[in-house]
Amino acid sequence: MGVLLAGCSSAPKPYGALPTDAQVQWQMMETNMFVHFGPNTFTGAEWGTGKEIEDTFYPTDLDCRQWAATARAAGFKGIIITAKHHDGFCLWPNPVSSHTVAQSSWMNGQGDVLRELSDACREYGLKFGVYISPWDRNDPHYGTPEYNEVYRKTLEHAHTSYGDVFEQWFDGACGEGPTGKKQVYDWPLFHGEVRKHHPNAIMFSDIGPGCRWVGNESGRAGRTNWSALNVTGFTPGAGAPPQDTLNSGNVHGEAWVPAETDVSIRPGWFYRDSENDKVKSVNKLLQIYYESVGRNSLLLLNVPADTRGHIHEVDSVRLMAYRAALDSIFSADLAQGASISASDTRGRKFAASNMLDGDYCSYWAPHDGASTPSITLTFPEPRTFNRVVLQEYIPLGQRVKSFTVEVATDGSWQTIAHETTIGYKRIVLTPTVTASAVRITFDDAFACPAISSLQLYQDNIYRDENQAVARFDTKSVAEPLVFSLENIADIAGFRYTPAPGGQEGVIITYRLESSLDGTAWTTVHAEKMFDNIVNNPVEQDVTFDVPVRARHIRLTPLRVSGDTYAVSDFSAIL
Ligand code: FUL
Repeated sequence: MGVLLAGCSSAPKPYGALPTDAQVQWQMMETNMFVHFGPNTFTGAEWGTGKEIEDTFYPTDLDCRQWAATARAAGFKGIIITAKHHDGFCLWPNPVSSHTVAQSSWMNGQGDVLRELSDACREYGLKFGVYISPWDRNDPHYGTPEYNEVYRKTLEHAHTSYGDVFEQWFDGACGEGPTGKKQVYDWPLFHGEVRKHHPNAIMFSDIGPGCRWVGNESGRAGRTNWSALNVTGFTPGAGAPPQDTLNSGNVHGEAWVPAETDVSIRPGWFYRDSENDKVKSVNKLLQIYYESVGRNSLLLLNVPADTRGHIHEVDSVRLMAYRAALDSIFSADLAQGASISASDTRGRKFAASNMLDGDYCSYWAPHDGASTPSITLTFPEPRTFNRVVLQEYIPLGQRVKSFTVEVATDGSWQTIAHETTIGYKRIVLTPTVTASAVRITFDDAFACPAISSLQLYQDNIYRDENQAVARFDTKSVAEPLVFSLENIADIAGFRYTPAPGGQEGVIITYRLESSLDGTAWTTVHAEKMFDNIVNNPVEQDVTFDVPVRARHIRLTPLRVSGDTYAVSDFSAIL
């Protein structure tokens, strides 16, 4: 009996707040595309007044198939459209509004953006979602109890006319101010309406119930990010929890309300010609990816449609470059082919090898109560990497509180990361290391860890914005260091800090160049020395005689103490 039972211990019990199946499926989408489109596209406003005449909305060549093709090629799994923004204008013929495409001369009042987009999404295998702003600056009922019924009917029409809707966005914004109209929203009525037609739709608001706002519009989830949130006593909008709470969730939150990171690829949410040169760089988009998807959040990236009704070519080309960068970074999982072991395993069904099998539903788990369990990957030959991906099996809740990543180099263990939460997915950015083994220790957890996946990658593309070179990046002598600012600036100087570790791998002399565009370079110093650096390899602050107007600075080592060099910081002094 004992022999038979050995190795088939029962599954871990779930812990704390738990996701619904729909929430798990939703989080597995990882990245979706937001499209802001409406009268503001034509007026240049971020928030319309609601008084725009309907003819303001006049796309000259609406092509939702182009949006869908772009989204699909960029790897997004769904598209959410601003069906009604705060100005109240409806992109579909909403029968309870007189401020819609039907009252416009666009397509003689016969146009319907939701019809075209939902059809295009189906054709391209994407899910379709709607943003329908509760705040409405046009509807005459806004600010009275009648508005709740108007809004319910609006939801009803949008949710019954276009097939499946995977997400309903309830924006919490309201700019009425203290003397403006006050609407007491009937949230149970609205939620009930959506649920009636689409029981699996994820409802976004500051506090869910399906997913929550991440607390900023800059593309950054908390480094510690719990999917649980305390919602009792809060409302979307003015009554929402503080933004830092939304950013990190609540450690023992009562409900599963994972973070959704909404951010625009441009400075504004709506398209403007004047921002065509301000579309976020691939590097910035990678940072956003790491700080959203890589921090247990879904990324909703806004790519607004232009006045033609196209995704502008600057944005689509940028998206393709971003996708190519992600594909290249995540193409080769360096954990594959390693041997894996665990300090403790619950039983055969929960073997450590489950973390390498590519199946999210199989996971490693130790026994309940195993203290600081760890897993170790041993490579047949040393491997070089700087990204560690971990995934918890979230149907059992979010369990891990903190973990440590160590690598074996030259026979001794060295800690390269100490982090807190994991959740659905955590991507840890570590120094570039070459190691013969990796060990991950779960220092603290509310219940035994249940880990679906462990992956390792080498990213040679992303550069930390303020710290052009990832910490302790090891470089060959001829390889230059470059940092790039967001915009051209007057740069007062630069900082270079060698990696800790003594006198080896320190840059002694260097050439320094500047560039406005990253292509044409001007010499600042043909050859210069960091005086006394080998004896005292500390931070070097170098200020120029006169500020250098540039966006990029390149330092090429000419003489290095050793065959390679390692850097912990190379950044601008502004
Ligand atoms: C905010 C809105 O006020 C912005 O206009 C935009 O739609 C953004 C996604 O949400 O709350």
